[in-house]
Amino acid sequence: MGIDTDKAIARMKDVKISLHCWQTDDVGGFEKPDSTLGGGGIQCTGNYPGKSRSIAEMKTDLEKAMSLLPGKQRLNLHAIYGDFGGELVDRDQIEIKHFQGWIDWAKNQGIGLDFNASCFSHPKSDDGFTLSSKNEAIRQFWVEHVKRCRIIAAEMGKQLGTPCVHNIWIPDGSKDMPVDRLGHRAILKKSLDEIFAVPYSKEYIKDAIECKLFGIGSEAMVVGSHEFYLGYALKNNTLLCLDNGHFHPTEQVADKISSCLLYIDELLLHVTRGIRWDSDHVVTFNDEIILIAQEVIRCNALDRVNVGLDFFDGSLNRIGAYVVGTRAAQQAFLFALLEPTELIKKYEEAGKNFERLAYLESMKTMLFGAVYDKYCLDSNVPVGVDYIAEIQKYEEEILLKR
Ligand code: RNT
Ligand code: ZN
Repeated sequence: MGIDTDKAIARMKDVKISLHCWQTDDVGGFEKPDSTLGGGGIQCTGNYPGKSRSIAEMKTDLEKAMSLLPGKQRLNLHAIYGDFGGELVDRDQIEIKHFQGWIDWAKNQGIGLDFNASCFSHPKSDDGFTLSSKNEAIRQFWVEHVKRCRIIAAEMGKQLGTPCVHNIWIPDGSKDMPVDRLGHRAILKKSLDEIFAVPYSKEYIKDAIECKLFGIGSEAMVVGSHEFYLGYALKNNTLLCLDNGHFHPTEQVADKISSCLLYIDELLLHVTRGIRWDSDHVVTFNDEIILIAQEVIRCNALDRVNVGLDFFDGSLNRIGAYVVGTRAAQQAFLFALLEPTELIKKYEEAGKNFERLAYLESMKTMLFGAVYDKYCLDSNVPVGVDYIAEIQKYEEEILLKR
């Protein structure tokens, strides 16, 4: 079919997946008092032993995960993961100094950082509204938090020489039918305007906003809906974050990519796997993720699409979860890079739809696994199932001793 597998492997250097730090500790964070997930429209279930309890443990876990992955990754931090030195530092007080240790570590690892404001797991998010709150003191508290997060993100990008994607996701919404949807959305718009009023160089920070259809406790309305953020991103020139767990289960996020890319400079993808709802299961090499990767590659948009993982499962070895999930996402991109797109397009344009289907089907049974194995081999990381034993060893020696 004229596919150069070495070239496809070489192109994988442009697929930099941002590892979400929150799979190591079930979105707990290192604040005092403990900011265990709650009141935020997201859930983590499972109680597998070995969750990371400190920045040091988290770094060890991430280093282990990255040592089992081909290529280079990035790290995606949430604001609750700062180094607060055992002190109570509220969200409207966080500073660069709380993240300098992470920046130094990332520099050492030769990787970039991404960042997220944490507008959940906090007494001031308990009633379900943060940036769209009608309580002005609460709204201002969260505006201040996100403003500080952007300062920190820009500094991360500056020090590391690679722009930091700063993503805003808020849980705001309502369990039952509100009568003032417009009111909350107007407040969210106002808060975002205040947050983005401070300009930073795109070389340091890329601002993204993430929509959602519904969450636990926000079934009847999510303030930051798809239409809300799509409109905001278009008008204000921000990135749009598409999380494939955040739409109706039969809706294809892949199909949104080409449309968005016609109007928006860059996208952020939150790659996850929903089962019946936004359950944030470990990513697997499934049809949904393959179609997403194919769309990015077919649009020739690797340089305009930032890829981050977003799953959290506490019911299995968490390092294993990283490796399986990241490899699955990588596999989707490599699979897409191996497609004879131009050839298939010719059949498509000639109205030869049987031939198109036959090529797409035959791709699935080709020796794709061998190409991914070669990518692992070239990168000097375990091939095939060999990483399982490494993770079992790590579990025995490190995780079970926590
Ligand atoms: C929640 C969003 C959001 C979070 C992380 C922790 O539904 O997907 O991205 O999962 O920020
Ligand atoms: Zn997400």
